[in-house]
Amino acid sequence: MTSKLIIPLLTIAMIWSCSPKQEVETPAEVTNQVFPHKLPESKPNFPMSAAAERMFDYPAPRVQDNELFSQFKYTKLEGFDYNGGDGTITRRDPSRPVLIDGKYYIWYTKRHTKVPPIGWNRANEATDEIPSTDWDLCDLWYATSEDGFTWEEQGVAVARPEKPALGWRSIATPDILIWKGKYYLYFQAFNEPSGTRGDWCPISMAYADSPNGPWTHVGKPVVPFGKKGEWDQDQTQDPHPIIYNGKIYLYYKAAYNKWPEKRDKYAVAHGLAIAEDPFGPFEKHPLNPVLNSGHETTYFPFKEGIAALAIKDGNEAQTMQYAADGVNFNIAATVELTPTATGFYTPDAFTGTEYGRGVTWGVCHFINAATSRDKKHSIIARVDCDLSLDVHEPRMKSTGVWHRPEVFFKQGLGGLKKKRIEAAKQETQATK
Ligand code: AAL
Repeated sequence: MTSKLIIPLLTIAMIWSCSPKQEVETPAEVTNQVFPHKLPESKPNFPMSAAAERMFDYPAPRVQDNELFSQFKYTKLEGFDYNGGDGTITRRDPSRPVLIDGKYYIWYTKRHTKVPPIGWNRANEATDEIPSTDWDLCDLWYATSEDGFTWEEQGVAVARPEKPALGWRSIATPDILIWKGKYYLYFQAFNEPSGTRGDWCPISMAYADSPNGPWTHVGKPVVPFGKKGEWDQDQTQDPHPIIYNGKIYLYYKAAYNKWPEKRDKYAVAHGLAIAEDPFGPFEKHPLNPVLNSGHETTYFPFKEGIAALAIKDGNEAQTMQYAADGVNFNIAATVELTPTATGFYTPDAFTGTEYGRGVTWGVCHFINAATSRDKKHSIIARVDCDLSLDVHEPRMKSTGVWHRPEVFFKQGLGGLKKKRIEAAKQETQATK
């Protein structure tokens, strides 16, 4: 800028700075202290309540626009026989479906016993024919499907080994990993009827060159118990492997804070164990547990990070969670009528994707399929959703699922009703 210009410009600037402030039009969100009618796309920079601030911490301030919010829709699967629901056959804890040569595959816990389970609290009465829990005396079976709705059971994938090999009592709750063209099933391996001291088992593994087997069981824990006093000292369960950052991220569950003689202090959390090879060693993350709520493990690559579904247990149950680093999870959405023990069909679970696309369907289970307590068994079902960057199904993004009043009345007071009536009578008597 030549010197001839500097003086006039400086003069203008001085006049401007001394004159009353120009009423410069400023965007409403900067000056308007009242929250605007038009929902801001990003966090406004004026003082807000904690709840209003939080709106902008979610993937979208409006839940219907939140890619990690979805309703869940359920379908009964065709092709599985349950002996008329008499409790002698159970199928549960299904793996993530994988698509191989045009066919979907799932692996799952199957129990086929002469009698239904007698309950974890009667584990000392369990025998080689009488199961304690629904997942006692089980093997890993598998099934295939052309469409994810009708399935054909193929048979046993991994049978529980002879005593005293690891898992001789039961093997359950499998999940699949495809790594460098080979197949790995991670599963829980029990050496005692579940309930004997607790639901105690480590995660073991079997491997194969083909999804149809034959599978070779490594016969040892690959995600071992934690040391005495550590949160996962008694169990490593619900293995759920994903390839992330070029490594195997295996998320798992442990129930803790309870002791064999006292089980009412039950708490559940999820941990992460990372390996560079399917045989391990799996290094447990130093920040474990990585999810403070949930039960079975349901995770999938999403954008640069990992998404998780937390159900059933803990303060953050019934939420979708997200960790941009696969470790530090935060609530991304609250969800309802959530699927249990879900394995989502996740095309990019094992591709080492750098930007996960999300999921639209999977398989889950219902553990209360029996019509009476003495016929305890579970069934596998299909669940559909829109937790995907590649579809937008408004029906899946609507809020408020209206259940028939009967659904609520089924969750009745039971024995408490009598107490409530008595208490009310006493209260009215007292005021006479
Ligand atoms: C499931 C899972 C684990 C438990 C039992 C069978 O839902 O959490 O596998 O051990 O229940």
